[in-house]
Amino acid sequence: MIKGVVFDLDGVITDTAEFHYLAWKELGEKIGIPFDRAFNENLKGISRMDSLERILELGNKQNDYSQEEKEALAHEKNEQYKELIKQITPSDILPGISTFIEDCKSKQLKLALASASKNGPAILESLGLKEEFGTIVDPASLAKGKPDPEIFIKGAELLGLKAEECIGVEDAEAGIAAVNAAGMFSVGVGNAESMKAADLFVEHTADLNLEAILQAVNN
Ligand code: B16
Ligand code: MG
Repeated sequence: MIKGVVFDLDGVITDTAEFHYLAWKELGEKIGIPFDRAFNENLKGISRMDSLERILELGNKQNDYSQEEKEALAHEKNEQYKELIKQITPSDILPGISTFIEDCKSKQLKLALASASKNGPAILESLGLKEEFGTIVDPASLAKGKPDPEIFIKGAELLGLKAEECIGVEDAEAGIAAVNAAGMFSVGVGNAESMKAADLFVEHTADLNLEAILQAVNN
């Protein structure tokens, strides 16, 4: 029986991908590695340091910086990102998500956040959703990022539930792989191709329907 829902943040609850893109792009240009939105798709759901590594690899500059310098670059990007996310308000909650959360609550489902973002708690606060979540997994406490299932397993654990008692909602391929490997029912948001590994997928957050998901779990 489903007793909890573990949510990804970026691309599911709100769309911070554009802010991540703008902040990385500014840093990339500064260090001579320009890139476009298509490349930015590779950074979705990936941790801050792993994102930086992918950008440096794109410019063939992964060996040009010491670990300390890489951390300074990631810090610089994050300062710019934090400036950009100051504009987030409850109006930035993606369509259908407030209703979906209310439906979960009325069925007494517990909610957890499993975001790779260290800015997750601040973003939930700005969206006015922090109180709805029973727990927020601290990504700094994890050994491995998505597609490793650790973040989803921990989310269920912190809710006091077994993974198979939870649904995981994700928009990234790496995220769906993590939910599946955790042993949860995976719900994808995105197109058929990128969500092909999900147990069930919808194209847009507005199409998320708790009744339909619970029926699919039981089939
Ligand atoms: P931060 P999610 C992820 O969020 C983003 O998709 C990814 O682009 C970002 O690099 C990562 O969080 C880390 O974010 O730099 O704020 O710690 O999709 O897992 O909610
Ligand atoms: Mg995401």
